[in-house]
Amino acid sequence: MKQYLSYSAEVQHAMENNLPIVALETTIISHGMPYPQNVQMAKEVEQIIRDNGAVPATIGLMDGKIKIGLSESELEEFATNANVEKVSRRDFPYILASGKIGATTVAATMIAAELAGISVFATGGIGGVHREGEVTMDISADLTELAQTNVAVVCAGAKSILDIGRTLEYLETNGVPVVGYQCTQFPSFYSRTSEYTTDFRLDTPESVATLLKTKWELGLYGGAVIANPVPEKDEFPYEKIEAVTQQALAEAKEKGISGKNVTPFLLDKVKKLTDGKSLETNIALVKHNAAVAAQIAAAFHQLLEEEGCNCPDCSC
Ligand code: PSU
Ligand code: MN
Repeated sequence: MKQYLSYSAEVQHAMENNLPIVALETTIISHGMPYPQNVQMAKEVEQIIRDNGAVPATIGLMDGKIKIGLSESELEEFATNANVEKVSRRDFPYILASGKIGATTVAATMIAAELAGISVFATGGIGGVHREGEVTMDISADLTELAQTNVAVVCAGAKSILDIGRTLEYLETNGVPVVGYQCTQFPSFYSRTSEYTTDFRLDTPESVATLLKTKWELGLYGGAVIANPVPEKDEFPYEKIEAVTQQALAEAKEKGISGKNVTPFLLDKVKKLTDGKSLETNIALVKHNAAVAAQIAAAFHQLLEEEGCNCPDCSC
């Protein structure tokens, strides 16, 4: 398996010196945001992780390798190359075997992070059960990945383009803890709240780290959702987003958008319909998630150092 992994110098150094690391995805860069905001966001997020006591590892597939940590020119490539494929679990072996360039979703980034021994991952929002998913069966592979792969995902909840209620039901069935980080209500990406509550509220990086350690030491495989609401000053009014979302969904339906194109189509539509305001919120919340993820990674690392780790199949 190790033959498939390729580390950047920064991540290699962190591995050798046993430093806390935070994984980052590339789909958000290639398919979630326009250029040049995407690459600017990617660089700033990496720096925020460094400033908060961890080492960033942006993950993508390239030249038949799972790249753990990207150089500046590689980041630029993911941000600009129109041929970058969106890679979830299904697409992973094909893209790797064919040597194509692939941006990893939450699911694929979790797979790669676990292979590399990285336990904490920061992103914007997770995929979920789409609205009318009970008919279309459009359920993101992010959810099945969270059920089986040992990586904590720090996000701003799930977008209201999704059916948040069914997304949470799916996570419950699959034993995925949904932790509210300093919040009780489940955040809906652009907004700090939704009509749903989180399963548990935790207020410090240490308490999240302790939950993760306990889960994995018990052999309770799978990830955890650490839901971190967008900062108040960057929030986008819920009613406005809902109106825009309805419009975007109607257009997707009319155009017959399906499969893996649904999420990027909706994200782009919402951005356009809000005159780019939603993009500002998107960038702000990713940065906030990066800071919290770095603090959690550092606290988790500290716990393992202090007590030693006995989790099964763990590379710590
Ligand atoms: N939600 C966002 N921004 C994103 C995504 C989701 O707010 O960029 C991306 C993530 O990479 C996520 C993927 O893993 O979309 C989910 O796609 P799908 O629904 O096709 O599984
Ligand atoms: Mn889908």
